[in-house]
Amino acid sequence: MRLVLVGPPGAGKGTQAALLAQRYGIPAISTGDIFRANVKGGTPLGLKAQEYMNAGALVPDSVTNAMVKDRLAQADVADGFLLDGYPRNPEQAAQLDTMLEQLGTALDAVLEITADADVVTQRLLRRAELEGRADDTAEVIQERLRVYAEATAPVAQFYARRGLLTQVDGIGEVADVTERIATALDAR
Ligand code: B4P
Repeated sequence: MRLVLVGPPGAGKGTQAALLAQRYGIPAISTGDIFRANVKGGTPLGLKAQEYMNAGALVPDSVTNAMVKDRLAQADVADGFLLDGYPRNPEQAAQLDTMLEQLGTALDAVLEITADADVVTQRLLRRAELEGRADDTAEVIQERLRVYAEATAPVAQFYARRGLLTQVDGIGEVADVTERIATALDAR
């Protein structure tokens, strides 16, 4: 299974990606997690990504696309993967097409987890208290939501036109959302 997970910040992408990866036995590839690990490790990639992430902006496509291309070339994704947080704009979606074409494969489905701006803002502010992520401040959350509407929402439409998109309501208990996703995937 080759899946893409999209949704506004705080919709539950990272949360559901971990559960779905376990359930379907495929690796979850989170561009946000890879960037955060690099920031923590103080690598050149991390140093480059940090300022964009802290401002709620997208890390430049050249950096992000090269990183995903490397990751998709690794052996553990040969039988399937779940991309969490990539592609995040139409240019990245076009690049992903090229990468998959070169690998002789294609996506099976794109899942959009939906949730209101109010709900996701509350979730992220709660996470800020627990984890202290630099991009979970009220001001940066607002900017991430703006970037989502402007750059990432068109990605969902792009996949909808291809008949690949399935929308799942992200409001409710985590386990209930996972079941909704599994049911939606089974129905495809
Ligand atoms: P991400 O790491 O993808 O962060 P996110 O969009 O905020 O989602 P996240 O996965 O963390 O949160 P989730 O909804 O799971 O990106 C961070 C930054 O990295 C971006 O702003 C950008 O700068 C950069 N970046 C990443 N990918 C990029 C790309 N492709 N191109 C360019 N830049 C890129 O969960 C949020 C919270 O909600 C959690 O605390 C969770 O516990 C809670 N939650 C989840 N489900 C819930 C539920 N059902 N009920 C209650 N709470 C729930």
